[in-house]
Amino acid sequence: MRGKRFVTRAGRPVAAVAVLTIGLVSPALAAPVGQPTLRQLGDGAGISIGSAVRDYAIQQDSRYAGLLGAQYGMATPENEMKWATVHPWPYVYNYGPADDIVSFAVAHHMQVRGHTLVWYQQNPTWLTNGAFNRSQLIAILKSHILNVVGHYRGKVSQWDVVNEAFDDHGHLRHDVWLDGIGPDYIAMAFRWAHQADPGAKLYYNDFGFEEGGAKADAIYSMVAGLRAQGVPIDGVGFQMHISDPDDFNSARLAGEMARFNRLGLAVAVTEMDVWLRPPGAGPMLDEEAGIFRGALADCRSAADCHTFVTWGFTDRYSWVSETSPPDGWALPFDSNYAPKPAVGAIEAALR
Ligand code: 9MR
Repeated sequence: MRGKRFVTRAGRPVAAVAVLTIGLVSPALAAPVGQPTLRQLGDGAGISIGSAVRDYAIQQDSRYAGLLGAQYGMATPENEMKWATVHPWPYVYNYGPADDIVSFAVAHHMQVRGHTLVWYQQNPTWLTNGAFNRSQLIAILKSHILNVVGHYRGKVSQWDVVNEAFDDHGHLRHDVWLDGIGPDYIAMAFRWAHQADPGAKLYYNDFGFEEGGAKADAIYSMVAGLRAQGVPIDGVGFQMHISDPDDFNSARLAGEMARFNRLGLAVAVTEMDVWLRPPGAGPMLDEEAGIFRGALADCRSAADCHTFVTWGFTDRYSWVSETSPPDGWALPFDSNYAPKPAVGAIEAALR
């Protein structure tokens, strides 16, 4: 997507660093005494409530770390486990930034969603420009997956094994994997991930199919085929980047979740955000809250949906405002860590 130019070689978005010192108001670091946290409400409802997480924000912003550790039960490294960061050179693995997040999660008894092993973006140039032949690429992919999943064996409860393999028309994207290996790269990736950590739940993750259509049908056929071949896939992740609030349709989302569940696969909401236009205030915040509530209610009603992750939790650090201004205000807490109406809506959906 559009964020690539904002990322340094270390995979750290530079746009957000400048705002770290803004804001002096004390945040609501946890729920008021006597009130349950989002995480506790989620536990009661059987749903892990999670957020995408940035290592530099945990390290540099104590308000960020405090709210995250108090309110959330699951963490997805936003960029730190992607190839460009974790495997920057052919024989070099750079686990430091992702290890920081996993350590934070372990210390706060949070689960970790690993993101992601195979994608068409955020790949190092040694890989994309390497002119490798098919057997070389298969060996490279296998060794990457065994190495990364093995490194986090027992610590990552769910992996996004393959991310965004389809375009908006439901065709497999031409990238280093499809062009170099062929469509079998998907089954291979799931098998190696399972080999490296048989206890982790393995997901296919994508955006823009929550309302059905050609892309949803293509994903459905693909995962049904994987199941039929005995490939170890456990679930399908609905990213849920809602770039236009008018587009959200709860009934259609419920229908899509149900048909994937009928295949025997779990579903999860993995990257939700709801984009607002300026001024991002007033009734717009209530509409946003209603969309978070609707999606979470659909997850709760589904036969097998136990994971609900937003793509960040504070508007202070969000790819939406960084890469698609003037859109923004996409997350449950505002840029000063005060809860927006979305927080109450998430609580209501979990009660
Ligand atoms: O939020 C991520 C942003 O910081 C990166 O610059 C961007 C690189 O393309 O990736 C963003 O996360 C994406 C995720 O990994 C996959 N689904 C879409 C997310 C938003 O682009």
